[in-house]
Amino acid sequence: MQQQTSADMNLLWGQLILEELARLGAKHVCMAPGSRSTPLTLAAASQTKLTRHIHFDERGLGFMALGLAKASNAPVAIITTSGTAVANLYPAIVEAWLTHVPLIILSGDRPPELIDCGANQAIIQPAIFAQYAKQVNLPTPDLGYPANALLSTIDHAVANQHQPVHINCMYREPLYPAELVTLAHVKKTASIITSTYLAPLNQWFENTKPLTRYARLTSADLPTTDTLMRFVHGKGVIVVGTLAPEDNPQQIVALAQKLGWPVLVDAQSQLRQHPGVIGHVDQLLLNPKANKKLEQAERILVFGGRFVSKRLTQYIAQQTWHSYWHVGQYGDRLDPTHQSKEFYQASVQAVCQLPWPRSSQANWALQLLPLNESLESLFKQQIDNKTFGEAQVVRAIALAQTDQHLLFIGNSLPIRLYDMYAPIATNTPAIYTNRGASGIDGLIATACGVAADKNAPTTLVMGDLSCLHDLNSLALLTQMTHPFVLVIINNDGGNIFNLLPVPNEELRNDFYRLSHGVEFGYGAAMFGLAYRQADDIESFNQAYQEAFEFNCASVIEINVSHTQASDQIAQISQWVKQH
Ligand code: TPP
Repeated sequence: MQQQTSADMNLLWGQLILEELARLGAKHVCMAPGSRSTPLTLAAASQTKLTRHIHFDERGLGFMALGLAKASNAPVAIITTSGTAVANLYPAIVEAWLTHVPLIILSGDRPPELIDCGANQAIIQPAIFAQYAKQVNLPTPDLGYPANALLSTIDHAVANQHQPVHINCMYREPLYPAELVTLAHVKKTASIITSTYLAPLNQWFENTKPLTRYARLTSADLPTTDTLMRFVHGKGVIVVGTLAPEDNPQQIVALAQKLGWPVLVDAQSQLRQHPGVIGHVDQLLLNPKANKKLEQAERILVFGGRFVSKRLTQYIAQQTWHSYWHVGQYGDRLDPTHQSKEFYQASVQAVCQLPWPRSSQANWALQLLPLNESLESLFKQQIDNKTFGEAQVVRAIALAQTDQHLLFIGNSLPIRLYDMYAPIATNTPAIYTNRGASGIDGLIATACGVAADKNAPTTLVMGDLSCLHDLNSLALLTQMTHPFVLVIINNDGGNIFNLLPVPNEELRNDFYRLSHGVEFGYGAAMFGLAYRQADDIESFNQAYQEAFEFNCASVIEINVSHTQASDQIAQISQWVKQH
């Protein structure tokens, strides 16, 4: 039984891949015989949208695919088995790369445990085409890897590609299902695969579009007034993820006012402190009243991605969206939840300048603003007016900024505290982060780079482990010719791990937090940097203000207990949930 499920899963993945390629415009599939590619071969045999072409020689098959793609002006799929079969496609792939022809190579491969151990017909297939093809490596089909993730991987691999794409498909035996059924039939059969696994694809099955449609917003391809009208016809939210100061994200607030929809923002949106947006969305999502409202949203317009808030990501994942538009400058895939959507590769400006009509449901969520403001009052009481702590310092820093200032926010707790509790303010700084890979390395050096280019007063706020990681970059601080304030929040280790379910305190300290007992005064002195310690918010504010009076870098260290931030986060969450 288990065995057969594996063959069915293999086939299902093959069918999903080919169906999606057809929806992306492919008209032909070229196939050479072999056993390891059986899930793909049988998928090709059981579908009706792609014309099949069969040949025993992969070299010739590759060139034939090249001709089909040139003539049809669309991607062409090629299915081969593992081993030298794949290598035989090389000459055609090189030609396709040089002439911008989108060949989609689907190579059957053995699972990882059969690679490089003498198993038959197993070679190293990933990256075999070097720069001549974009590479995608799929895992073996598995119920743990969502079907919508598989589809969005195909969409993204093929999107805007006028070049070959190599999708390496590993399959574990058994490869041959008991019977050959179509994808439509699989959908109808009540098995574990269909009922739970395919449920997120209900919408996808109902229509003929790929899960994610990528478009470049060029003048030839602008959404029509009708399309915009349809999109805004309902209750919608605008969500703003990471944007650069140069994107001028203020335009989005003006757009939102025009539409009458609320704007939910991330720490890196440049809008987090803006009074006209829902900055406290991470915390509001804990609140029953706000949730009840937000659950009514059925349309979503997202700018950028990489949200700090897990709750915001989960909210987007759990809602059923009637329409989902995503705008990104570079066309990269910024949706770990793999929702069905239209993706527009465009600048913020290009989208904001479209002739947007007012929504038929304008102002449907006006109540969110007072709720956002009531959280601000709560943070004043529970953070600003309470004992000295991490969130208090982060809020004090944020409040002291003007729009001439640069604020670089370190990873781990600092960026999360800013995301959760940054104050509402009229003046907001330009925000910089390193959240591509969210490393705790190189933060001082990166902030020095930003400051050296902008030549503006800069603050870097970071944790103690992050600071130790990049300590030798204090040398770069000595080169600053304008105010640069390094605020080290020293909670004696990596306290983000207090928020994670490590089994016990001993393990937490010895393997995660790494309490070290180090203070940074001698480090600053070693590089000749002015250094102050602050034990309460008044002395912090004073030291911080004074630091801006000098055209050089200085260090302020605050020392807090290792449970202060995590205890406070838990307390505030409880309060927000109950009100
Ligand atoms: N190594 C790198 C280069 N980057 C990482 N993100 C990690 C490890 C994993 N990591 C994430 S947060 C963290 C670690 C080790 C602890 C950071 O501690 P600290 O800078 O003191 O900040 P705190 O958690 O106390 O706010």
